[in-house]
Amino acid sequence: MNRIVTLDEFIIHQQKDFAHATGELTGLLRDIGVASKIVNREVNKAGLVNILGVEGSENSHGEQVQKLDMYAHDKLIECLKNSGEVCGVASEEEEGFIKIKSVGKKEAKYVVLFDPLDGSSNIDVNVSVGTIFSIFRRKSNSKKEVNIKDFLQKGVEQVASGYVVYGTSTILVYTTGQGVNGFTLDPSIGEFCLSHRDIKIPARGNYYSVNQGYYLKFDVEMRRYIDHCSDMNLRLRYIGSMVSDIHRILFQGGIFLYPNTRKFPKGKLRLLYECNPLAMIVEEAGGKAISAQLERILEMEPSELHQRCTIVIGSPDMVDELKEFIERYKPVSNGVHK
Ligand code: AHM
Ligand code: MG
Repeated sequence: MNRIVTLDEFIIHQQKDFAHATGELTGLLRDIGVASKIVNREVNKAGLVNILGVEGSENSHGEQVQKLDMYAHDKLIECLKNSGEVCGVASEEEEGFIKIKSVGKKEAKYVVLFDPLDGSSNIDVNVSVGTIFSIFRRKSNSKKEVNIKDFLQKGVEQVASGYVVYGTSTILVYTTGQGVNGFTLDPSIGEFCLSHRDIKIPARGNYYSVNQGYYLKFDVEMRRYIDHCSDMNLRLRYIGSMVSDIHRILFQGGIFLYPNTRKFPKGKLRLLYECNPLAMIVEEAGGKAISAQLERILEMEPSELHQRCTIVIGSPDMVDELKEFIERYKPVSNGVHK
């Protein structure tokens, strides 16, 4: 029988493959692992809200009950402060970035951006949610305070990214640019154990994932592609929790779309908290991620922390096919189709 490999062991082992690795990123990834175990415990209790108290009330221990996404936000920050490797964080739950005090004389080199609980509107009905994270090396001098430019970096600059899905089981998937690996939480020992080594996305799949309720609000080229998926008898799956939809596509193949709509002309999802980290994972697994305007997600220049973008992500052949639909059916500026 194969011996179990825990997340900590795996991270340390991977670090040994880099001649100049100093262990800083290792410590940081371990902190994220710890935070997600704490969040997982709380997400699992979400159904007990009537027993434990609703948001804003006091629970039986006299503590204020927090909304789960804010709880996840706080726990991630608390854990990331631990190792002293992080000089700043930015979260989908907070307007600006947060500076983190150095630990002793350590010069923290990394900034972390995260969506603490993606798809949180699903919690009340017991549907999977997730945490998404993105790690960059700071650009500014490590003796000075972190600044906004440290966060507004292109996705190609990410040194690591990953996500955790709190689903039927809890699984953490991450990459440092050396393959994508998945770790399932074994609740009996409280450890993430290597369960999916070197994940590769299938070139095609049988699934497409889009909020088809917005069909009439999409541009014509997107509608044509969605019609094509339906003609091909592809299966529509849309959880409303991007991280869970992408997780399925990563393993089984398929395509996820969140294009511009009339309500969200620039798209709804956030470049820095959702699209960049998931694009790095998917590309690293052999997939593709572009915007509906055909830019590679990882090359997009961010100008603000909460910048939104459109996204088309998943199996490489399917993303290429959608690109052809966009090129073929996108109206030219005078409104006439090419
Ligand atoms: P959130 O980060 O506030 O939870 O919003 C992001 C979520 C994604 O997980 C999901 O794909 C999308 O919003 C669903 O949006 P819609 O209901 O418009 O389809
Ligand atoms: Mg989100």
